[in-house]
Amino acid sequence: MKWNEVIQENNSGSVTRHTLEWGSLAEQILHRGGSPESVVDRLSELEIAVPSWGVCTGGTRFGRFPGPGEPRNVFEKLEDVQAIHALTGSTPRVSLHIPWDRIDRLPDLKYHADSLGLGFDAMNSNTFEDQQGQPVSYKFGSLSHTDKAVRDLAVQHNIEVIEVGKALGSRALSVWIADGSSYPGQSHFRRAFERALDSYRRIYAAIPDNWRMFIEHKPFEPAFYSTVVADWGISYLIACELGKKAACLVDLGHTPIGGNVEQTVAMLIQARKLAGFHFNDCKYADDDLTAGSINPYQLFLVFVELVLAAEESVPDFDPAYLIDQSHNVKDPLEDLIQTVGNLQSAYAKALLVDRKALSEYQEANDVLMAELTLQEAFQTDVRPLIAEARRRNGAALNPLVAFRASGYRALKARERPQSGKTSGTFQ
Ligand SMILES: [Mn+2]
Repeated sequence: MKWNEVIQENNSGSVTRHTLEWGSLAEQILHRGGSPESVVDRLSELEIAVPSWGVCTGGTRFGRFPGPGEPRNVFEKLEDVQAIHALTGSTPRVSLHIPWDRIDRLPDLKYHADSLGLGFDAMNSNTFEDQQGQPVSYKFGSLSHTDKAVRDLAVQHNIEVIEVGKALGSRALSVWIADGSSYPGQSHFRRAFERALDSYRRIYAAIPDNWRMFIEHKPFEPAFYSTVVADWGISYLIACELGKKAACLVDLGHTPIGGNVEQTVAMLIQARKLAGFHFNDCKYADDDLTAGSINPYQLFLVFVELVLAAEESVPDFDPAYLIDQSHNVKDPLEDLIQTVGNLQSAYAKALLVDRKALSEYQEANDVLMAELTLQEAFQTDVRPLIAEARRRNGAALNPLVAFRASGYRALKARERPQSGKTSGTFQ
């Protein structure tokens, strides 16, 4: 697919309208005392990693309904990520999952990624399901298992994932463990934690100096009573015990309903332990829906914290932006393109917040005006701003329209006959 041609052709039909809309919004921003150029520059620099599992249809525990032309291997997954990157200009890296993306020919994969202009973001390990022929089972846990042989296997797997990442030029390992208990009494909380911590230490010892280790927490599922790394307090404790290369990953679907995720983010920034994000959205639990589809205001408030931290030059503030979604009923590529737009929207709005006014209203305890300062930014229609950032990145003014016009899905449906093999979803 010649994306340049698709984009040029698509943009030519809407550039006149875009120029008018962007000009009008830029004037509005100037009038409010903001800098449209600085906002568009920062927006165009936003980079979001696409998970390799996200370009395939996910599923629920009730079933999976794959669509035509889905990638059948990691090479084809990279082609799909390149399509998203070409159209949005904001997804230059892919986050792999081992063993789902395990291959023997790593230099071939690196070459393939280079030729597509893609890099590799955080590597993901998997100790939440048994692989064929595995000598011991993860049924009752992995890094925290009571049996040392199981813990050894899980540690070794993570070290192997680091090695794969090193060969591909990745710079981070993301560790989420499904360990926990489904019934009271099943597990000794403190002993399970100590065993997990010991395993984390052994993995951390294999982390290269220029890498980071992301600890992801989750309150429940697949265990339904407790999980070993249940919340950001526990992941913070582990990250502190491990050292400077370890930090806490926030998955937006892993906060209990009613939890204040933007405050959690602020506290992790303050503690110099925010690793980054798994973006998604949820209504009830860990639904893995399109980021910003259910609660766009919350997503905006998270980005406000990130913009404030960047502006205040908080030390060690370098969050990784990754998507972690399960695309069950939308075309996965369309869903990911939409997701990138929603993230750009939240970021653009956060960049428009009058931070000086906000700070003054906070200091003066002017509750109403502080809140309205946020809402003025949130209620701004930033679509022309996002389109302008895309245009400057050589991407599509309207990526979803361009994707549908390209015929990419129909082309891949012909090129990729499906064998029935399915790929899993992720935490
Ligand atoms: Mn996640």
